[in-house]
Amino acid sequence: MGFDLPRVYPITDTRLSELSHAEQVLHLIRGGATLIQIREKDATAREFYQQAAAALEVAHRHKARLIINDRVDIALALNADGVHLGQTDLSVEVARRLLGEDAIIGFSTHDITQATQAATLPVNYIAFGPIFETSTKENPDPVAGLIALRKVRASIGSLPLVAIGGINQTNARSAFEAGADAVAMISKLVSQPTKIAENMREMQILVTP
Ligand code: TZP
Ligand code: MG
Repeated sequence: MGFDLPRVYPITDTRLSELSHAEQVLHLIRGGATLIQIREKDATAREFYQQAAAALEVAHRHKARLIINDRVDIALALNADGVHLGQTDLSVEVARRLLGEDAIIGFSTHDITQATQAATLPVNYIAFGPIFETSTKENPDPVAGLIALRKVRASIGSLPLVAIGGINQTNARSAFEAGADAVAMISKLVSQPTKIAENMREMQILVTP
């Protein structure tokens, strides 16, 4: 279940940005993104389907891959590149059965037990966090920190590991040093609508070894 993860993994957010998912995706691609997740916590399924269809069209036109947060049904309906699941979403096994072997399936974990358990599932990557304080997620799990991230790295073998939660230009390096393969970022990339491409480009340069 190998998967080539880019070092910066942006996630769109229509609460933080006045731009649509498709517009955010376009700016992120202009800044160099090749894998983008769209995350929507307000829209109805019907609305999110339409927004995701538009975002997928933009992504594929530019040869970028698009992952749908939470919604296996929408990923399946649109033939998106994959889905990102949380602990209370449809299970990884069910998502894999529905989406097939080629889909990218990511799974959020918030402590070492969850991460170790996730490593036994048919996932392409594990996300772990929040690493730092975040105000983007409603009711976030407790801050897990870099020491826990390092322990997760040691306990999941070579499975791709994404650090998430409060990642910024200054602390991203420490997440890589603790063993992350990628950093997922929302607010520091998309909350300034006119600076999305610039922020993305700056992050890419900062984290390129
Ligand atoms: N899961 C854990 S923290 C988080 C999610 C979705 C939010 C990350 O957003 P930000 O703005 O990069 O802290
Ligand atoms: Mg979720």
